Amino acid sequence: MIRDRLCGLWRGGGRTLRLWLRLYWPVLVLMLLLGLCLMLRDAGTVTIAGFAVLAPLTRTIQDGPHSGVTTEATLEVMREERSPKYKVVLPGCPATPPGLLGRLKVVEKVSVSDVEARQRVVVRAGGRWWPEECEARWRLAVIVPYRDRQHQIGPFLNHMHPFLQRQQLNYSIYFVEQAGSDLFNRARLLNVGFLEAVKEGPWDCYAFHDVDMLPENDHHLYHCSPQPRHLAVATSINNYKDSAKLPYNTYFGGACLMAEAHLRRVNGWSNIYWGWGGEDDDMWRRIKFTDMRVWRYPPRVARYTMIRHRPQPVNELRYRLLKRNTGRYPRDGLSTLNYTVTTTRLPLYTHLLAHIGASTDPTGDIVH
Ligand code: NGS
Repeated sequence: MIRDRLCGLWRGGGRTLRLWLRLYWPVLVLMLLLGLCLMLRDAGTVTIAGFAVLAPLTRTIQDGPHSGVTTEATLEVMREERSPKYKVVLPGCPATPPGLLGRLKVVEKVSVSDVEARQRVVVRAGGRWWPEECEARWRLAVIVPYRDRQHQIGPFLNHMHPFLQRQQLNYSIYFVEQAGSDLFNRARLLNVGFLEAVKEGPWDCYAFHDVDMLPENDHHLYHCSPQPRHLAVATSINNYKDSAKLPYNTYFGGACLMAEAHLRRVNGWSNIYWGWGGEDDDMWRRIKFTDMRVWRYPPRVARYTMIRHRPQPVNELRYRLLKRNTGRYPRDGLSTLNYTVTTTRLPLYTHLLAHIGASTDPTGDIVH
């Protein structure tokens, strides 16, 4: 009886269904295919132009415009356009990079073109590099203030590129050159370098690094720290004495490392130190005054060769400027810096030619 009923239904309603199927079967087939594609994609396969190809994904794209369409070609584009928007998830790099060498030899004479011949294949234009095999733990902008030290650029790049690469950092090197012939203002150049690098970030931290300071041990990791870190603890110029044990233990010169938050908290470096000396001591005081602490690694790893050079004209006003610097810092630093800059991407570094204004006697402007 039930069979008769069903047959009746099929004969009556069946006509409409058959008609419907005849007209719309392509839509049904398409929907089935689409469902299949979605299932395969979620199961970790690669989809190319809507067709599922059974191949396991080695990398997963989390977001960005390429999400969902994961082809090798897309991955190539993403490697090129790498930014937080186009995130490729790799295994994180190990806390201790595996390829460290320990004690290093410093080569004091090498030309930029020699370094280019070696590093050009691996370093991207503007001095940009990141590890391919793992996700770097830290993104680091290296800011190098300089002028008239062309001969020191080769040794610096020759030493620092492999050093930072062995540490598996995602980094870029910026040289900030002071335009004109006024007294050198290291701190202004550091501010300029920071503000320009920020635009190309994000960076987790910033190494403010003299061109003549070369680390002698790659176990001295340029990883970010929760507090500002003084890097050049034991230098050849001071016979490798621990800065913390020098009578003058507030030494913050040569090279240091700070996060963006650290630098903003102290309003960057002071703009008013023209000539050699004092600007690093000023930064030390800003750090203390804003309740931060300077960290240092032990002198056995935090060792630096300082390449010798002609001394610069000294800033005769530096002690006067230092005397009352703490009350002044909110009105002297990143917030009050005026500059213009010309940017050139060179094979191994980004060159910033900075016009930072003329030196004036700053003591009249000191707000007590
Ligand atoms: C101090 C300077 C610092 C300088 C440090 C180390 O005397 O700027 O020497 O110099 N402070 C003042 O002059 C107030 S170094 O050993 O690198 O030649 O960084």
